[in-house]
Amino acid sequence: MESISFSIKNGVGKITLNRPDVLNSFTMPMAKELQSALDECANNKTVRAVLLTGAGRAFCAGQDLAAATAPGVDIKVIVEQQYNPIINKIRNIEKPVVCAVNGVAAGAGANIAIACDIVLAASSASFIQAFSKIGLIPDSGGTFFLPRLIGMQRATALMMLGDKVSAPQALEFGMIYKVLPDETLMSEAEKLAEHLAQMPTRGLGLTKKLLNESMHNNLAQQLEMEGEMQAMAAKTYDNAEGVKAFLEKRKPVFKGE
Ligand code: T3D
Repeated sequence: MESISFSIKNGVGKITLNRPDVLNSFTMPMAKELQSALDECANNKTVRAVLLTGAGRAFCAGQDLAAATAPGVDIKVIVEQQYNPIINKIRNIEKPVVCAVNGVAAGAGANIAIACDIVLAASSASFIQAFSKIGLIPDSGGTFFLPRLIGMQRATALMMLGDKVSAPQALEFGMIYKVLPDETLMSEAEKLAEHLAQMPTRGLGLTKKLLNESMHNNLAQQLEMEGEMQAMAAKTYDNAEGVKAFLEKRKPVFKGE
């Protein structure tokens, strides 16, 4: 892999976008490498949580605008082959995906970040729906997730104006989970991902599925699905271990099964 780095340690698949000279902006090869790493995280049983971050001073500046304007490049192909699969993979992997936003997240970079399950940001990080500034529309699921996270009014303003939102402001809006000092962001994000990797992975995966479905289900459909998935969770090793450990007054040892 040339444009990302990928490692597996303590149950965590850590993916780092790695084109710091151009603020980790996306080319087709980088998008394909990210997709492969997400597939590996989905298929490898030793991976029980994913951590996504960026190298250098930025998280990701979205599409590499030099690559996007190269002769013969079709923007529809970029969206369909680069970004849509990334968002689908992040949402469909039945394992928690933590995003550590280490600096500016612009355009598709901002929307990939907010598609993740738990978003931590460095206090110096920022989020920019940069698309309108270059005459494009927000993609990478931004028009789906942002209004659901922060409300239609704020999402519309941010998407139309392209204003920069600081990490503390993003936290206040409900766009992200926590803001951490720049110096401790990565160690805290790794600690969180490692903690999630020790938890009942099947149950967390089913929880994620339910949350995905809640975006379009009505209450009756959601209640029915909760019943079905609770029955699935109740059949896991980790449920039996969790209850046993509680009754024996000891710490559970979950296997993710
Ligand atoms: O095909 C399609 O376009 C469809 C897909 C669309 C998805 C999208 O993501 S569209 C949105 C694309 N992204 C942007 O419009 C953001 C462009 N970047 C910026 O506005 C700024 O760079 C930032 C606000 C993110 C950061 O500003 P700043 O001042 O901290 O850094 P800088 O000086 O602008 O950038 C540093 C370097 O990175 C610079 O290169 P240089 O001068 O050192 O050689 C700059 O050109 C490069 N860079 C930053 N963003 C991109 C980029 N190079 C290529 N593409 C970028 N997106």
